[in-house]
Amino acid sequence: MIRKGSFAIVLMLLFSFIAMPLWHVAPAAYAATKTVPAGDLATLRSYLSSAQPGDIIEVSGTFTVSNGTIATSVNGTAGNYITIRGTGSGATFNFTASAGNAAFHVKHHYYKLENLTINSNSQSNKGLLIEASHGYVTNVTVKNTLAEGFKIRKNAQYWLFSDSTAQNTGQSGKFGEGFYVGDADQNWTTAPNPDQSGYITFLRCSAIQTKNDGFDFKEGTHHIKVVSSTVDFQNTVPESTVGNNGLFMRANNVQVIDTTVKNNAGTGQAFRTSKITASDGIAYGSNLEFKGVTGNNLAGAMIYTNYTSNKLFTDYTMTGVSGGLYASGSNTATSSSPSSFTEMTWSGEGGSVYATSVNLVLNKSASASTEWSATYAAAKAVDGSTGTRWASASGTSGGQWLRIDFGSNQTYGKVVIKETSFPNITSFKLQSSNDGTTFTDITSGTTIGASKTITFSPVASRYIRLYVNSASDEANVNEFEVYSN
Ligand SMILES: [Ca+2]
Ligand SMILES: [Ca+2]
Repeated sequence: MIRKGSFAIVLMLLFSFIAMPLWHVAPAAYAATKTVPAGDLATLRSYLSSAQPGDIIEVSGTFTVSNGTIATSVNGTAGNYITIRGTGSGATFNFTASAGNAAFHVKHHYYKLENLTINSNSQSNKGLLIEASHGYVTNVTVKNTLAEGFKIRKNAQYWLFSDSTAQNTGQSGKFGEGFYVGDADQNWTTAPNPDQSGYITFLRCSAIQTKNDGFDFKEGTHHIKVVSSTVDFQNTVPESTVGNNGLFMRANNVQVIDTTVKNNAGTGQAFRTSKITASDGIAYGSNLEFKGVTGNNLAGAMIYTNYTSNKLFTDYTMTGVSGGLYASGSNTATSSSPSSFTEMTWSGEGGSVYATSVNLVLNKSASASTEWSATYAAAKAVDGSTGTRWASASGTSGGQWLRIDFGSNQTYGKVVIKETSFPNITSFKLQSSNDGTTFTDITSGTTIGASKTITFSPVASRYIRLYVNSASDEANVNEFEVYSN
């Protein structure tokens, strides 16, 4: 006999079995941090093939790779990149047998690669091949490739490469740029359409002793920035028939900012631009700008251009450039004042890196309520070194101030104060002024310490002032920095 209560339980269980599929539609998948045992390539490949958006795959040690390319197989999403992160002192991929076209191949969207060394050992043409969009490559070194080090193509867009290095690329002896965007038109993987890779930023990247150009941006590619980067041929002679320049550009909309090309014993130029009509009948190579660029120890010239509308800002530096400013046969670029420069920005990865990294008060005119001595003058708070500081006069505390004159109206939304030596300030205000006399409060705070970052709604003014309401002893500011945002 089934008692009434038991019957109810049976009914409930039955209902559960019927209803279950309704709420167990699909197995839930969760992003996770997955740690690959040091050097365990099989586990890394398994984590890559089963990755979920948002996964962080941690790698460390040396991976000996004797069985081909390491490749992605899953897309991340806009809010959930898939990260491959070297931990500790980073991870090295050491190739010991042929990996064919590429050692490491990112062919899916939304990836972050961090703290990795890809040593091709002449076992692959390319080092890191990227044929997808949206990502960050941070502190990645590619070396000893047969051809290009970093290759970004197939309409790959929105990538920020920072603190990354291409070294000894081009071991085949001819091809082998450090950083290469797109393809020459006869090689477009997107043919008959141009390879429109773009919105790509290289920040603090280095090309070292490349056999071909340090950077090469091909016809059809566009919106590329090279910021605070370096090409160093280390006094070698790069291959001369297919490219021996620091940067070779046939893209549209390129900005080269605060970037140095040095130690080229060959005859290539530091910066070569070439406006050409590609196989699709369209001319590429327009709107290139050079701001704060440096050539140092070059057998060739600083610039070659065949298009006079490209811009050279006058804050360039040449030291030991045998070929002079313009190569033989070159046109001249349009000469422009540095103050008229505006960073090309976009929404997305690397869209704004230069303006936000410029300290607007570095070496600007500073004054203070009092100074301890000339050694501790107001200017020492904006000289870029935490080894020097402004100190107020002996016996002072509250009521002291530090004022900086931007020299012209500036818009800013971030201040960093470094009170490294003597963190005495206990209450302060940031203030703005257009005449240097009448100040308006921006924001306030209490203690500062070794480094305090203060952000606020952007303010435009000619002067900024740190006003010390109270301090336990003299005011000491090692560095005072102001940024756009
Ligand atoms: Ca080249
Ligand atoms: Ca200082």
